[in-house]
Amino acid sequence: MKRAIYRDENAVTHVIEFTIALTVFVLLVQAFTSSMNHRIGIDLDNNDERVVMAREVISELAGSQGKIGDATNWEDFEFGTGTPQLKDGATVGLLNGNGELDKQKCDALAKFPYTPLRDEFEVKQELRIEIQTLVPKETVCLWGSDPADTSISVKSEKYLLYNDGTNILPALLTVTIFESVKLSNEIYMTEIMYNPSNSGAKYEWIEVYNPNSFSIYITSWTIQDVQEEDNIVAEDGDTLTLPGKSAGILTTSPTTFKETYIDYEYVFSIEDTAIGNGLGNNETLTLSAGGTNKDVFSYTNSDGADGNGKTLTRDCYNCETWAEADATPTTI
Ligand SMILES: [Ca+2]
Ligand SMILES: [Ca+2]
Ligand SMILES: [Ca+2]
Repeated sequence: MKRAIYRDENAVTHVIEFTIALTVFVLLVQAFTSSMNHRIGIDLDNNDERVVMAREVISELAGSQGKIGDATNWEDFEFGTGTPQLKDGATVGLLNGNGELDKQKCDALAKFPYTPLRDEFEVKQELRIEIQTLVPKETVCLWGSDPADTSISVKSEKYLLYNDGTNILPALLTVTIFESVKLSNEIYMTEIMYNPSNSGAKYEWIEVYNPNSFSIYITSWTIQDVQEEDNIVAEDGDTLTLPGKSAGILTTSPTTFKETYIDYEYVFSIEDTAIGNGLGNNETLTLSAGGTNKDVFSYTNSDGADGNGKTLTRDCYNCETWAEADATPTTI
């Protein structure tokens, strides 16, 4: 018994030693990285414009807590709704008050659509921002497009501590600037409430999911059934966006949805009083943008969820298969 306790204490000591060693390592590498940046600055030539862009993005991300108006909690604001809005200009700093990378700020990058955040950083090429913890080596934050298919790309890196709300871990912030990209911006239908217990089209809803790492303009998408196509509309001229890795709800009455199901930020309105001409017992639904991006789903009431409080739910966001399941609006 005594021996077991001794071993545990020993293990704790080792973990503490290991963490201290990693932290010292991070600080040393940080010092080294800064001097490297300086040397890159001296060697600069025309073709190194990407290096400059990457360094400037890193400086903004790792330079402060960021700011919108007079507030440093820019992560609490939305891109397309509220006052102020992220689209009105924010300093996108990712640090918390202790100078560590902050999980909530990193996650909030997903509220920016692709082009607006690039513009915010004045980056004229393609951009990717990634935070990887060192032990375990794991991507904990990702925004932007994928440089996999590009031949020319430049990276700027900085070692920092990452605070996930519970743990503080050594991490690597990487900004990649690259030449060209095939940007995917698909979204998907993931759950359908076509025959709610409360009868009436205003209780019907469709859950959609944005699997990308950046937000999409939901108002550039339409939803249609076999009879009618509806726009997704913005009130008061707001630009409505659905953040990356998030679910949204399409319904005719966001107020009714929030009262009946759950109060949620990303509930979007259909232009008239029914999705299509109302979701019937036998439908083909199409979620599309500009004719090229398209997600199609057909069902009949023999698939289930016919007035029993349940929904038709997709097995995964882009799976072929759907089944009756308990309603989980806003979660995938
Ligand atoms: Ca119905
Ligand atoms: Ca309609
Ligand atoms: Ca769901």
